[in-house]
Order: sequence, then C-alpha cells, then structure tokens
Amino acid sequence: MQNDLVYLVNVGNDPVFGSSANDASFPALGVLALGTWLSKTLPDIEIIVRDGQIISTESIVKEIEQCKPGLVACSVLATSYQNALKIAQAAKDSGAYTVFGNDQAAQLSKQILQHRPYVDFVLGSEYGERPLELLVRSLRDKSRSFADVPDLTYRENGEVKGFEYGRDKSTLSILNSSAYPTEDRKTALDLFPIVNRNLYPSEHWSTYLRNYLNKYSHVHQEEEVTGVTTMNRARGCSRAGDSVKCKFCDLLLDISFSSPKVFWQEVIEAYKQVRSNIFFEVCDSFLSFPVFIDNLVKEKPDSLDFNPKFFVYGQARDIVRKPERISKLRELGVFRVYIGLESGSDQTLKHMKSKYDSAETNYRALYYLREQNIYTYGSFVLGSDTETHETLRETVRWAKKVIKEGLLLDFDSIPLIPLPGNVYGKRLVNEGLISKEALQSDLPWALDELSKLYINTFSGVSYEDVIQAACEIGAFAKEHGIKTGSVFSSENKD
Ligand code: B12
Repeated sequence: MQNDLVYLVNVGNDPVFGSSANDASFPALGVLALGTWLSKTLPDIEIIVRDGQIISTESIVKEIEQCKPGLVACSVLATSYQNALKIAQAAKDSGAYTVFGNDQAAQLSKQILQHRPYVDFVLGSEYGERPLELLVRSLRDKSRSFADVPDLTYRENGEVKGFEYGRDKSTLSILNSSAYPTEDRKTALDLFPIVNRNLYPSEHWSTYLRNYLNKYSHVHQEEEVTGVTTMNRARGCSRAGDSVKCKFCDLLLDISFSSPKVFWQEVIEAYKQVRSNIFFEVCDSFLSFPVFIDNLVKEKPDSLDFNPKFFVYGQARDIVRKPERISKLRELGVFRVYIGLESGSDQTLKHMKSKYDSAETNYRALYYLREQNIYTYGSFVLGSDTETHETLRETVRWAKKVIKEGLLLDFDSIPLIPLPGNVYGKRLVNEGLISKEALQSDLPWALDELSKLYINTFSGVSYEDVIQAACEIGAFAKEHGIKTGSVFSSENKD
C-alpha cells in the first residue's frame, strides 16, 4: 500500500434511483462496523469513513484525490454500482488499491474483476470485518498470500481467483466461516466491538437527524429526538428455509445474536457518542425472536439517563400469533415496526409469502400495534405471478382502508423486482429471458427493465397497471398526510 490510510465509503444511490421513505435518515452501518474493527485490530492505520447517502460522489472523489489513501473500500449495492465504479476509478488513478464488498459485489465478484481493471478485490463476506483486516495485512506484508483471506476474489497472473458466490456462498454463514471462532449463534455477534460512530464526521450525524426530523418529527411530540442511528445486534430471518422464504427475498444470512449485555452496551455507547435516542435495529425479522426480546427486556438497565426508542423489522404473522407479546415490545421501547405487508390480497400473499399469510393477518397486525401506540411502516410489492386486475384492486382498496384508519405511519410501494438470487430472478434465467451478455456482465441487472419484463410476461396485469396502482395509493396517502416513497426508478415517482 502507498500508505496506511484506509478510506471506507458506503456508496450512495446512482442518480437513476428514487428514494425510499427512510432515505438518508439512518446511517449506513456496514462501513462503520468495518472501520471500528480495523481501528481495533490495526491501531496504527488511519481510517476515514464516509456515507454517500448524504454527501455527493463528487465530494468523495475529490477527497480521495486529495488524501490519496492506500486502500479504498466501497460498500456496493445494486442501486449504487455506477457511483462505486466512479469512486474506484478515481481511487486507482490516485494510486490506491480498491476493494468492493456487500451483497451486490459478493454475487458478481468474478465478473467485476473480469471487467473492471481498477477494482483489485471483492470481499464476499456477510461479516466483512476480519476478512478486510486480513486483506489489509496482506497488502502491507507482501509475504502473505491473498489465498488466505476468506471470501476474497482477486487476480493472480491476470487470472481471477478465489471466492465465487455460486460455489462458495455456504461458507458465508458466521457459524461456518473460517474467519470467526464461534459455534454459538446466541452470542455470535458479541465478536464484533461496539461500533465507533464517531468515525463519521459530526456533520453526517446532524444531517441524519435533520432528515429524520423533517420526515418524522410529528411522531415524537412528547420527547426530544437528540440523535438517530442504526444498530445490529441480531441478524437473519425466521423464514430462512427455502420452503417458507418470501419469493422476492434473496437473503442468505443465518440467525445469530449478541448477548443482551452487549446489545445494551451498544445502545449506551451510541448515546454517549452521538446522542442517539432513536435506534433502527436492522435485524431482518426482529419480532420473530421472542426469547431474545424477553432477555433484552429483563436485562434493560434501570439506570439509563435517556429513553432509547427502537424501530424494528417484524412480520405480521408473528404479531398476530401472540398479540399479548406487544406489551413486551413497549417495555423494550419499540415505537415503530417495519412490516413487509406486500399486498392486500390473499391470493397474492399466499403466493408471495406462505399459506399462513393473509390480508386479515396484515390488518390485525397493524391494528394491534396501533392499539398499543406502536407505529407501522409498511411496504407493498406489486405485480407478482398471481396478480390480476382484481387482486391489484383489492390491494389498492385495502391500502386505502388502512391509510384512512390511521394504521400506517408511512410506506413504500414498489413493482416486483427480480434479483439474481430470488425466485423471480431465477425464473427469468430458467426461461431464457436474461441474455447471455447480461449473465456474464458485471453490471447489476437493469432492475426497471426486468421488473417490466417480468410483470408483463408472468403476471396477470401490466407494468403500467402496477405503476398506476402505486400512484393511486401514493396520491391517497398524500391526501391523508402520509409519507411514501419507492426506491425504484425515479422516472416512476409521482
Ligand atoms: C437496513 C437496510 C435498509 C435500510 C438502510 C438504512 C441505511 N442507511 O443503511 C433501508 C430501509 C433504507 C433500506 C433500503 C433499501 N434496501 Co435495504 N437493507 C437493509 C438491511 C436489512 C440491513 C443492512 C445493514 O445495515 N446491515 C447491518 C450491517 C452491519 O451489515 P452490512 O451492511 O451487511 O455490512 C456487512 C457486510 O455486508 C460486509 N460489507 C458491507 N459492505 C462492505 C464493503 C467492503 C469493502 C467489505 C470488505 C465488506 C462489506 O461487512 C459488513 C460488516 O459486517 C439489508 C439486509 C441485510 N440483513 O443485510 C437490506 C438490503 C441491503 N437492502 C436491499 C435493498 C434491495 C434495498 C432497497 C432497494 C429496498 C427496496 N426494494 O426499495 C432500498 C435501497 C437502499 C438504498 N441504497 O437506497 C438489499 C440489497 C440487495 C442488493 N443485491 O443490492 C438487501 C441486502 C436486502 C435484500 N436482499 O433484499 N435498506
């Protein structure tokens, strides 16, 4: 490396994408977690961490050109690949090594290295901390081999070697990973130190807070919001098995937790560091883990000098199965739940999710939560295989009903998105609808186009119908003062 400076960046959305209701209100956590780990394990290196959600790609490029880091590490999703390439090119021109990570890069690591000479490495890890440390060690100490860095795709004598998602994805589980010495999922995440949020500049934090308050101050009439943050002390989803997995999901993460002690340490430290009293715990299915929640409540410190409030992901069926458990959520401090509602039609829900999901279950979940003064953020996915004009109308009617009854704080509605790892993407591949070039390309699938193609080919409605339905719900929500968004092509935004 040309020096001991590592520049970590969460790459912001490419201009073509619109924004979700939560956009830029919560910090991207992955790069903070990586920076925290590096600063603990390699204390002599210097670290800069930036979030491209709230500062421009141009300003990131400029900073890289000025400070010429030894390594630039980019967190890349399907929605941010073009910006990531711009940053990598500028980093390479400044003499840096470059590494990409996160889901998108992991899935296409080989293709990325084949097509982009200015990207040196891709790290496919779900838990990138230790592998990134080992990569930095290898770059500093030339006697080490890249082959010893877990989940790394790299070049050797012009050949692309190492991790391949299709072949090696089972090694990404924290319980199978050679990077971490753990066999106990109940405390696996204690391996990761409390995130140092001060690695982001203080202006980042004031921007998240400002963005959050611009959208949600009406939710917090009684208490001052002093800061907002993401945290992650539980991972995975209870629908992890293929038979019950939602058809639009392409997640791999297995279930793992931190101990309650470390969960609360994270909360307390975040308050000390950046005055956060609002926490988005980003576990994919937090409400599915009642024993974990009970233990958190049991071990909640009584001596906190602030009142932490939590925003968590939940599933309607978990809430409806045991509504009496909602009081536990209140005790914990949960004030807002993010539910993938997907649809207001039984036919669609049974197809997309499972026989245990229904419009009635969705409704009851929203109702029970509202009854206990917990807000819901919902999301709808429109245009699946079983969608018809009737099911779409049902969803529009259902959405209007819950909006009118004040059961939703805000929501996003998006057309179905085929991803390489979800059921819809696999169907497009199996039916020969993805071109050979696209399959060999490093570019993320053109989500807009494929969504259009999928809906027009396999669903009983057209893409236009779906957009119209989303706009109709959006317009109704607006009349009722409810926030909406859609992280999809900005051309579809009303
Ligand atoms: C929280 C979250 C959000 C929040 C974001 C808040 C924020 N500011 O970060 C909100 C609700 C806004 C959101 C929105 C969207 N999201 Co989202 N989101 C998540 C979620 C649930 C958790 C991410 C997280 O913070 N994890 C905790 C941190 C600590 O882990 P991490 O980010 O994964 O980082 C670790 C590793 O990935 C790796 N790593 C990450 N980056 C890098 C970089 C390098 C160099 C290295 C070495 C390693 C590395 O190491 C990190 C530390 O362990 C994930 C699912 C999941 N469980 O991962 C989906 C996920 C990231 N989202 C996804 C999607 C699709 C979206 C949306 C497009 C949703 C939509 N359909 O509208 C939008 C677009 C986001 C955007 N760019 O604008 C996909 C991405 C798929 C893809 N291939 O790109 C995911 C994976 C879920 C899925 N499979 O469907 N999302």
